[in-house]
Amino acid sequence: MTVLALAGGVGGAKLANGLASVLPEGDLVIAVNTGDDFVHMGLHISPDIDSVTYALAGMNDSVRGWGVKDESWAFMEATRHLGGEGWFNLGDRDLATHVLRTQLLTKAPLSAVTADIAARLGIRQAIVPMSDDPVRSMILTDDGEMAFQDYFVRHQCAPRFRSIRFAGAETARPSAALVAAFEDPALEAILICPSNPILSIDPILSVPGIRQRIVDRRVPCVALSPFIAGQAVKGPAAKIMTELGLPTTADTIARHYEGLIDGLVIDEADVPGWTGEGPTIHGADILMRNVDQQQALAHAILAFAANLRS
Ligand code: FO1
Repeated sequence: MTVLALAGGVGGAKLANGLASVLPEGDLVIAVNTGDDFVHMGLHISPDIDSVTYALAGMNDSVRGWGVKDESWAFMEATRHLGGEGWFNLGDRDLATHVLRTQLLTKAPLSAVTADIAARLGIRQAIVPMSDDPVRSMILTDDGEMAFQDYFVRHQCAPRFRSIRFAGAETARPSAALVAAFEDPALEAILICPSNPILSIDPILSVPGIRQRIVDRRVPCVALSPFIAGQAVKGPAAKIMTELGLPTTADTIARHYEGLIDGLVIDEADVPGWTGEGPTIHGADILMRNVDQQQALAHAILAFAANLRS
């Protein structure tokens, strides 16, 4: 069977890792947001691809949420000493990935490069970019429009969020591996990871053809709420929803994914407050504190999807 998971950011990497540890390695395709990608110091940085890759390779820094564990920062110290750009931290081990990716991208598209790096790290699941064409999330805030990493890192998500646009999406094509996953006769479920719906999932849905393929799905699509009792587990999802005047509830998630999902997994604490319209819900302990809980939640979401299929 094939399970297709849409992922971005820290929450996406955690569930992807849980799914990778409970599914046979050939059964999981993880489609990753590349709207956060940018060229920095001459290097092509793909943060969400790296979060998923490092998580599946068991080398991610789970405290920081991004980059490599047991990291050293000699490159950044030397960069600052030279008066270089110090706002975006590239650890010494992480740097090796960006240098290799940049080298490989001179000869191959991002899909092939992502698969090559995953294979070098012993990963057998399919990690696929949403597109091999450049799509760049641009954030419109009260302080003007800014590139994603300027908003997220340089300004730490402080400016008031107004809207997001995906530069390049209109001419981007879904990656071949992602199209193949949608068309795979063995496809049994589509999962939307508990990533930021606006910053991490909407870029994937902005690539022409992806949203429509989910609308036309023949299998259940199940999302996992990124909120627990009105708070985001990590990152600016709650702040952004509040700035948009939306309640930070499972209902907001259900509305955001209207027409795309058959099921929504929410925290047990949020089940009593569920309004009852829209997707079928399933209550679970959705805070993934460790790998065991990532696996337990992966089992729960897969069982829920199987239930919806029958
Ligand atoms: N996030 C930060 O808050 N500060 C950083 O200095 C930073 C550096 C960084 C380097 C490589 C990488 O893959 C991710 C990095 N991130 C950093 C996180 C990144 O901005 C986010 O992971 C995604 O873009 C949003 O999920």
